[in-house]
Amino acid sequence: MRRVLVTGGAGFIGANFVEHLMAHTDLEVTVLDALTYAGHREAVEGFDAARVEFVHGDITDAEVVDRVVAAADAVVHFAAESHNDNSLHDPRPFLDTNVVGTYTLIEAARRHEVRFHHISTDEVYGDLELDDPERFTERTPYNPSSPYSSTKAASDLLVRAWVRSFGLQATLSNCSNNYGPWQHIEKFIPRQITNLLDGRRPRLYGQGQNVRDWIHVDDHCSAVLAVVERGRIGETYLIGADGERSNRQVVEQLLVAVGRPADDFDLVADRAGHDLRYAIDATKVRTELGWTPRYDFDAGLAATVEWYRAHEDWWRPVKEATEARYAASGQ
Ligand code: NAD
Ligand code: TDX
Repeated sequence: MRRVLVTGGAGFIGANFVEHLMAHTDLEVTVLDALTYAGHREAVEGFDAARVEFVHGDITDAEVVDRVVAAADAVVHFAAESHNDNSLHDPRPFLDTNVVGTYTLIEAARRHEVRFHHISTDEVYGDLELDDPERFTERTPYNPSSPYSSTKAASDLLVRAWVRSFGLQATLSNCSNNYGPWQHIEKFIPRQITNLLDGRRPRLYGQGQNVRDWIHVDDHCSAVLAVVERGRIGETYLIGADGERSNRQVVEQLLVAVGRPADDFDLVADRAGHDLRYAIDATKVRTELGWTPRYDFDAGLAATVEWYRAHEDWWRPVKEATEARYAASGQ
């Protein structure tokens, strides 16, 4: 394996994955990204130009997809519409990118017999009760709740079908909630960090009791690389770092970190269909591939606050408009 095609490489996790490949492998990378509102050219600038090529294109465009897949030894497919709240307002782009885009990529990977890794989410499994002792495993039945998660579930099923019907050389991974550098400020943790840096109050949906299973983005990236290098074809690997926290706990921790009272937040309108709890049992990726996460949540969160403090010129231009969209929904 010499050249990897990273779709969505200008987005949050994709950009961190490109950085991870630069630091930990000798691989060459082609990034294919449409630079939607969530894509940032600057996130993949500054790398060795001999190793990173950027192609501005859409994964639903069969012509450009065929060309870049043919030139790659492996595809790692991150590109997606990724925000649940957006999917509640306008589901159509989620169908186009997540379903038709994935279909377009796996058809090209099949034609050119290129190794394919599909990035997905724990949200395909629906949600858990707060006191459920079970966590999601690779055997949990699919039960997605939102337009976003149902399109991700659809894309997973397409990849699995292409493995079985056409012998596509594919693996899949479903990860829990990521945090870290380059995450769009529409998402929970960077929204609250930038609210605090702005002197605004954090905003919790509902009562703030919903639980997410947080993992630092670089730990997600190291797990994906392990699956790409050593995963068994046709297999799914769940990725998580035992990071369960309620949203309220996370907000209280952020408030204390910046020296504000722990109850200095607002409770706002809940998300429609809001999943209560996600939790990953990552035994398979840990035991079969020997992967372990490196980040402790408290240290990772503190470093993330500092990253947003240092990158105000990156997020500042979109803060007002992001908050105005939330305000229109009472959030
Ligand atoms: P993101 O929204 O930050 O980035 C998505 C990237 O894909 C952007 O650069 C965007 O420009 C690009 N893109 C969107 N539509 C495209 C299209 N039609 N053609 C080409 N490029 C397109 O997303 P993210 O949070 O980095 O998520 C990456 C992947 O990881 C997604 O597949 C998501 O479902 C999955 N995932 C995310 C999380 C999380 O916590 N963020 C957790 C588990 C899985
Ligand atoms: O302002 C907020 N207040 C709030 O309480 C926002 C933006 C969110 N929330 C809540 C909703 C969720 O319970 O915080 C939690 C996390 O919200 P998001 O950041 O929107 O993430 P989530 O919906 O859990 O989905 C994320 O993890 C799985 C990613 O966006 C997905 O791409 C990934 O698949």
